[in-house]
Amino acid sequence: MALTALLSVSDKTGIVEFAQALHGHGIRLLSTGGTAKLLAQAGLPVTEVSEITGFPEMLDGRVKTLHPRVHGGLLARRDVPEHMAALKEHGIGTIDLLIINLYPFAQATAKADCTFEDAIENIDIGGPAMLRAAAKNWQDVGVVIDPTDYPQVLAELADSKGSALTRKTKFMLAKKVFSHTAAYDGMISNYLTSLEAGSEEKTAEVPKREEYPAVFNLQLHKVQGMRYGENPHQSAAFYKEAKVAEGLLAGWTQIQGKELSFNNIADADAAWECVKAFDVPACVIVKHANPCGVAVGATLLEAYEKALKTDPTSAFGGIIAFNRPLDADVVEKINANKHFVEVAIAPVITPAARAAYASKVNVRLLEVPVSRAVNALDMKRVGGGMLLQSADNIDVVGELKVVTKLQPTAQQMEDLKFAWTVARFVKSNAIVFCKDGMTFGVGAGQMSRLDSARIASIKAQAAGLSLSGTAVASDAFFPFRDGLDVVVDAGATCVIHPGGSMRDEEVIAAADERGIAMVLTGTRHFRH
Ligand code: 93A
Repeated sequence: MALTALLSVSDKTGIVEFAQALHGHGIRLLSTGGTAKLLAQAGLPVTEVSEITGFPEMLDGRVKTLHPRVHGGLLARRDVPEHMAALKEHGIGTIDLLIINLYPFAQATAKADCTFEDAIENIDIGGPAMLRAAAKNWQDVGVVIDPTDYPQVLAELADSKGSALTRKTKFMLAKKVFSHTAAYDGMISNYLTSLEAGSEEKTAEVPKREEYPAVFNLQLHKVQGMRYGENPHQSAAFYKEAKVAEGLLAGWTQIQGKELSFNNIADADAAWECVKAFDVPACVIVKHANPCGVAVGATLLEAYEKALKTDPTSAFGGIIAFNRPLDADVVEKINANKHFVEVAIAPVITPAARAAYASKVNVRLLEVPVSRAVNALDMKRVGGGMLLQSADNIDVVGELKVVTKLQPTAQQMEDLKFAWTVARFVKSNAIVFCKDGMTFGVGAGQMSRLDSARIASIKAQAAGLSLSGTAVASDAFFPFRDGLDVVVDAGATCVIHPGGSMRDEEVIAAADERGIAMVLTGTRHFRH
């Protein structure tokens, strides 16, 4: 017997093509007002839900599908004779496929001028009710909430000549539904709780929100469980945002290698975020979430060779990221250096580069398209809750200010800007020595800025690099002149930092006394 599909979508992208394919498999189409109109315009035979319920859509569309003829058709168990007898008695037909997307609550409330009334009207009632009904009855109803599942659904319908989806697919689809409706209700609840008391009384006005970044758009889907977390005794899972706009998980493909571990993903993210910050060919090597080598060059090969020089010891077993297509020349160099990396990431990995890596079966190769969009949110778990902030994706707010008698040369200014960009991706306290588009020493994650400065210069020495004539970036101001003295003693001739300390004058005077150039950014980049 021919199947019946009910289609009811707010975002109508791709729905006509999907419905055409369903029709092609002999599936009967039922639909709600707006969706039905569109399908009819495309010449498809479609029955409006109001025809089968015998009720018009009413109350401004608030009641369209909330009816036993819809919910009976979705919820009846096909294997329970009493259920089927009840349908027959009441003249209710089964609904075997449900294709829905809900009122766009997230998009509506993300708009700056969204009034309270707009928000409330964007709460979908009938859609989630049908979704839950269909997902509860998943063995008998295929329920599609995610348009990326359209191709799989159509392929299975083609295989079965329009008669059925596999049990496995139906279960997968049902699981998606409950995470979707949970996230949808979560958004509504977040939105309402974010309103200041009393703002709902002035319904026509744009409600005042407490000032914190919008979590309303945040929906997470589990990608997979992981073997373990940061350490083997910790359990872990890997989630991704339902709508990934930007970042490591936007369109990534693993080309080869073992399953990515918890630490792999965290470090890959750190490397990727850093390498993306450069417009010219760049290479970033990360170990334990900190860059241990960053460089730019005329080619990726040059960038790689420079980045490796910073700290070859730490680079071993690290994560390496490139912001340009990775070709065989670089991979051959990595191999010739016997430089083992856990993960290599690039926007494109050419067939020749893949071939060059093919024998290193343990290296995980990731292709991730670069995009200019930025991650909006950053979060951190704290005991019993979560801290949420907008991401630190601004390099400098406003102008750079030279505060010393000595002006940096054009070359020094380049080095300072490079160092400053790197410092944003180094855990605080961060001190970064750079020259000629390459890191010379990275001091990360110390409780005192002074120690970070000392460590950066010790590491440069260990790598056989001279710090003479280097540029230094400090992620936050120098509270005293001592940190500045350490970097100048090590060889730095110019320094960039946010400024803003009570003792700025003293620190600037020290810079003048030591004969170096100092630039203030006015922007701080703590990273914890
Ligand atoms: O207003 S509702 O909560 N009441 C309903 O009975 C109902 N049934 C479907 N919203 C309802 N829908 C939603 O309408 C669907 O979830 C879908 O988002 C939208 C499609 O409406 P149309 O086909 O008229 O554009």
